[in-house]
Amino acid sequence: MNLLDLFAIARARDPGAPALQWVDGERETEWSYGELWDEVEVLASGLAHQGLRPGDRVACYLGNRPEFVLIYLAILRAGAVMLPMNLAYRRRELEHLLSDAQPRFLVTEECQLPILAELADSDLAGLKELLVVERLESLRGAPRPPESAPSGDDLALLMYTSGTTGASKGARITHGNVVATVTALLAAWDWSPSDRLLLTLPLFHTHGLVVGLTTALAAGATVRLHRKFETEAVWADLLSGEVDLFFGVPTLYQRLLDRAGTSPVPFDLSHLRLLCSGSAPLPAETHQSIEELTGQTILERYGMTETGMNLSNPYAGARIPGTVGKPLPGVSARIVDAEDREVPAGDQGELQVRGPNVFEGYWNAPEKTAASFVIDATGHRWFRTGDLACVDPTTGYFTLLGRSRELIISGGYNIYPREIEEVLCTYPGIRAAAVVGRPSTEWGEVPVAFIVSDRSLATDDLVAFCRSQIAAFKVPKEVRVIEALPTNALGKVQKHLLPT
Ligand code: MLC
Ligand code: AMP
Repeated sequence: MNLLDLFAIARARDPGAPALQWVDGERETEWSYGELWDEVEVLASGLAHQGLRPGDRVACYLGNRPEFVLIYLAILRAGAVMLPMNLAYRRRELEHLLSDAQPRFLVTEECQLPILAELADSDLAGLKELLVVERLESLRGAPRPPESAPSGDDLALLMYTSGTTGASKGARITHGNVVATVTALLAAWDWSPSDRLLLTLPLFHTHGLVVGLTTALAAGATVRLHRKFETEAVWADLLSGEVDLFFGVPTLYQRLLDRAGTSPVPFDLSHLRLLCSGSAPLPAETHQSIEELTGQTILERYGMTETGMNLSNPYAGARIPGTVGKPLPGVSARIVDAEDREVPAGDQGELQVRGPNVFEGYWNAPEKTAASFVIDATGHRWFRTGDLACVDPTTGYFTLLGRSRELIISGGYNIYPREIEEVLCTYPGIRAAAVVGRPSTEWGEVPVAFIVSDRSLATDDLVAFCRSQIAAFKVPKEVRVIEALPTNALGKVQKHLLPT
């Protein structure tokens, strides 16, 4: 089965049912499943007519907007591969993605053109077309492309995720992988066509794109899409009775709590069907405060770009704060020691997963792919998540305990210290740099940089330099100049000794 089959089933059920509601300030626009798909056919025809072939990559540098949804579906309909790019990425990150993936088309929106103009002198071999969604007339009127029927093994998404090496790697995600996550969630979270999902998460990552948009459209449900998370607008929608489900990263729940503060207005959300959290650890206090404020018990789940969704607290059953529940249908999970041997229940170790949801490997990186999997004695291929976890021997629920790889998660976005350190070390005078995560109530964690410099430097200038190189969310929230980095006898930096 491919993703198009899933959408076709939802569409055939009721073409008049509302698929997408776009909320733009006071204005609202709605597309039924039939209307949405008619537009997708037009755009897919235009893309094919302009030379898009099955298997070609289409990079998207787009914020949430209806055209994101239309272009995503049109790319799949044309048998091509969607490559979403985080809007916070700047030249260094964009160049890496575009030169590695070699997309044929780049789709953007007018307000991003000044940023893309910085790539004018970059060598982007293979890029044939720049499409601006405000000017898609050139795609209209083309003959319908032949029915494309990607197989489950064909790529649907190429999603870049930062590697331990600093440079991000493209996860090759097939139709079958996405179908596996989507069908597991449809069953596990009891989706139905009458559901209305409030979606404010960015569509350029797995949480917004796969868990939110794709699953809702496969359910025949309604997606109520916002450009971005704005606390007031989200509270208004949640309280209005117009939506049934909301998905967020912990920072969003913290913002909802902060806004509710000491307000005397009731924030009762017992009319909602489901609040979900994922992408970063949800503090047990946030879980409890949301329950006290709204009457809703958040369902926390665990996933990754490479694997889609793996573990989930139950829809019906105990949702235990601080845990991520049990494996979703079709997913197997185990905890192993440093030699990849399964440990007894209750012991800590690395979490490994396998199942039809797990990606096939990284783009152009066979060695990194090989290093990310381990084959067990029975020939099963397990993905090393790099997350540390344990299983409760009584309940079978998994708890995440941290990470074996160096990764900072800030507001649901991944930050690899090595990437920031590399950027810092290109600044004149900097001899060494170490970036570590510091706990933050607002973001979960934030990056802090320790640098050793040959000359005196203004940290403001250094921060400005970082901003010109990398996404703003990766820029260290604090820079400290120190005499020397603490190292061990082998010269390895001892980050845990840095005073965060
Ligand atoms: C924005 N800023 C951040 C940040 N987001 N700083 C640290 N961490 C973040 N995540 C900073 C900006 O750099 C800027 O700083 C300032 O905040 C305002 O920027 P903004 O863009 O206006 O911020 P805002 O819209 O408020 O964004 C915050 C947010 C956003 C929480 C809404 O970060 C967000 O949408 N996060 C969700 C990420 C997500 O979807 N992750 C899923 C990955 S998939 P300055 O200094 O320039 O003013 C995955 C798998 C799974 O993990 O399991 O789901
Ligand atoms: P990404 O590479 O952006 O897909 O991020 C995946 C990572 O997010 C995982 O490896 C985890 O470290 C983290 N993550 C996802 N969900 C949760 C969760 N519920 N609790 C803690 N960490 C999570």
